[in-house]
Amino acid sequence: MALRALAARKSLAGSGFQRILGARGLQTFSLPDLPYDYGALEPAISGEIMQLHHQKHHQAYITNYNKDLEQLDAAIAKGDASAVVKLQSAIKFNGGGHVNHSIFWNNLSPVNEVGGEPPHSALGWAIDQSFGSFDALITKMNAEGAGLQGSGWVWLALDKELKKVVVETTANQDPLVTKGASLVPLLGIDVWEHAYYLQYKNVRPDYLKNIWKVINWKYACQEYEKESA
Ligand code: MN3
Repeated sequence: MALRALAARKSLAGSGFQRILGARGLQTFSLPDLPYDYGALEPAISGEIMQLHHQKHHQAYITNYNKDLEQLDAAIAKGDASAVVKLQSAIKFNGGGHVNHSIFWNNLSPVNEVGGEPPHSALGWAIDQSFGSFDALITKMNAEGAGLQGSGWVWLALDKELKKVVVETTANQDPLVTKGASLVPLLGIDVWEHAYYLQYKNVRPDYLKNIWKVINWKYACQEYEKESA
């Protein structure tokens, strides 16, 4: 009977997130489809990397997140406050991994569709205001991404309080909101080794240099316009 709820699969409007209702009526999360083929970002990012990154890495965050949420539900049902607290770091890691990758896939697009053109838009103007130029933004994000110790993300974000675009980094799978409640992600770049190692080995700066060829500026512009309205 409970499995009938699986049919209640639905998409959150425009966000790329999908939710299904699990056996106990809990919301569980499922892997969103990529908006392009695995090989579509070559030569900037190989199809092998994209397939593993999506099917294995992102899926693992989702699988573990769903398990964490099930345990959370059980801990709450038992009134076990200490078990609830104990789950928080796993929820941040696995849930953050799902949130971050769901944004990341939308931040990329096939080179022949978008290319590395700077945005001629309200976002382009905001970038000039904050960083001086589009090239200065790229230099800054590449430097911060290359300099990030261990695993994490480098972000172009809208700070809704300061009403300007900023560059931030987050460690591991911390979602951007952990850096500030007023921050909205426009463009996130995954600098975990799993995002580039098969193709770029240990040379993270080369990965960062090439990823700009497949950035979906249209998506970042749309998010900026929606969030700054
Ligand atoms: Mn990743």
